[in-house]
Amino acid sequence: MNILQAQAFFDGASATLSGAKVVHSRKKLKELPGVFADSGAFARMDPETVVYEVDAHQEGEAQEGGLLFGISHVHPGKVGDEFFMTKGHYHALRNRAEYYWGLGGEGLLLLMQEDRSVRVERVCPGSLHYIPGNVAHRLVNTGLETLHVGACWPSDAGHDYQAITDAGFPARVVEKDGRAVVI
Ligand code: PAN
Ligand code: ZN
Repeated sequence: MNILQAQAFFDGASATLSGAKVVHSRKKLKELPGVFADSGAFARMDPETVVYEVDAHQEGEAQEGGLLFGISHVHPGKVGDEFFMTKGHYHALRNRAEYYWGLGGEGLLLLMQEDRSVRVERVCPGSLHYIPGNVAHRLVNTGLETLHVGACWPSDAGHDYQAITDAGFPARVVEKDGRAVVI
C-alpha cells in the first residue's frame, strides 16, 4: 500500500501552515471601517496597512461534521490608542463551537454572549481557549510582535459579521500608561 504525504504542514516554530489546500487571506485597514473607535486616527493611517492574515486548511466542501484548521496572524499596531484586532464574528450556525490556542505573541480574546456580556481571556503561547456556540469572538494583539493563534472549527459554521458591524463589542482594548486595558 502506498504511504501518502500529509495534505498540509504546520510549522510550530514559525506558526505557518502550508499545503495545496491552504488558503491565505489578508484583512487591510480599508476593509475595517467602523471597527476601531477613533475614526480620525483611522482616516490618517495608510488604508493598505495589513491588520491580520489567516491561513486555513480546507479539506473538501463545508458540511455537517467537517472541520477546518487555521492560523490567524494579527499584526502589532494601534488605531489611536486601540490595539489591532480581528473583525470578530458569531458563527452563522450559532451553536457551532471552536478551539483557539496561542502559538506566539501576546493578546486577548474577547468572548461575547448574545446578551452582550463579555469575558476576556489572555492569549499567550500554549494557552487554550474553548469558544462555545452562540459566543462571538475577537482577537486583539496587545504586544509588539505578531500574535499567532491556531483555530479549529466546524466547516459548516460560517461567519456572521453583521451583528458585530451593527453593535460592535461592548469592550475595547486600549493602551493606557503603556499597558493594555479593557474599557
Ligand atoms: C478564525 C477567524 C480569524 C479572523 O479563523 O475567522 O481569526 O477573524 P474574523 O473572521 O473575525 O475576521 C475563526 O474564528 N473562524 O471561525
Ligand atoms: Zn470563529
